[in-house]
Amino acid sequence: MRQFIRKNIWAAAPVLFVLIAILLMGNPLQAGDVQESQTDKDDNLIVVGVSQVGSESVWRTAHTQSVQDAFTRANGYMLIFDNARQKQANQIKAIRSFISQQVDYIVLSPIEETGWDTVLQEAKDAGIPVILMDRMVSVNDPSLYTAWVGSDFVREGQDAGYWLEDYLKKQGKEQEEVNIVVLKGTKGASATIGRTKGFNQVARLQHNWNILKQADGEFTTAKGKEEMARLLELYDDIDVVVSQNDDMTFGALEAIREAGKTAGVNGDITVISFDAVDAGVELVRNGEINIDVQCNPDQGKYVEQIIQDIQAGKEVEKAYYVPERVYTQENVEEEENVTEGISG
Ligand code: GYE
Repeated sequence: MRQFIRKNIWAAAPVLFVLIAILLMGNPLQAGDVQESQTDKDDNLIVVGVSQVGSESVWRTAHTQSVQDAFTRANGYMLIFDNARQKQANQIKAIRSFISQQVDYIVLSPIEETGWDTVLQEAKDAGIPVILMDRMVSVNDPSLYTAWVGSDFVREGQDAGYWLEDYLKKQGKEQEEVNIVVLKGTKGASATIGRTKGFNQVARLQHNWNILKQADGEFTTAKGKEEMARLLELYDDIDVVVSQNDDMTFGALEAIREAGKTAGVNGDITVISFDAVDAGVELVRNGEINIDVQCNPDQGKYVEQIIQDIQAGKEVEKAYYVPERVYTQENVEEEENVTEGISG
């Protein structure tokens, strides 16, 4: 028996020797080296924490994509992306987590304008610049964010209003009573506030425009359809629907069809939409949507440029507006006519 054990210990000796050597040396070659160069590389990356509103619309998906395309490793970034699923509390939680992870920049697309003072103060105290995109915040101290990139929502609303004024004039309907319903987006969001304000500024000047109702469609197809169906039941004389994004418009068009009415050019109900995502523009082309006011989701590259400027010690503007256009049947076949630049 003793002999047997001795024999087997000697047989196992080379294996044991290698094992002990590995333990003592802590596997010095592979793992250590790879780890180190990885860490070196990460140290050179700019860490950006992005808090996105959610994924409520086609526009939002494109917006998220533009952010993910801009903050790649190849471009020198480590992106920590958080989808807040339509809850401000989730956005606040994400920002706090970015602060504790000591990210270099926080990028925030805020669901609504109010309620940010405390958490943005925490970011400021931690010395982390905050860049806003898409929607705005309403804070007491503007130094709580460094810059904002987004759309001129009031102008978008005005564009819709001026188009309607012109359209009715061309049809000789400037004296006729025009009944309008509005499908509004997420409550308290800059896009909703601005588009409502801009459109109302024009509407107020028209003695024959009658806004029957403004309903909350929350920027989703399901809610847009539900609200439009309700409005069609309430009123049988709707002339115009102003739908503050394409997703709600898709739902509203279904509701109009199901109510036995027609929409768009030569239809019973004139349709005004916002965003101009591809499917929206397609409906302008086939005449179901009369006008689609573009909202440009391609904002990631501009946010990235701002970060590059800050890195280079350059002064940055407080607000940058992305270029946008409107789509109607008359111009839908024209080339993209917006300039590539961004205005500060
Ligand atoms: O119009 C809508 C999205 O804030 C501009 O949010 C954005 C709006 C956009 O859900 O589709």
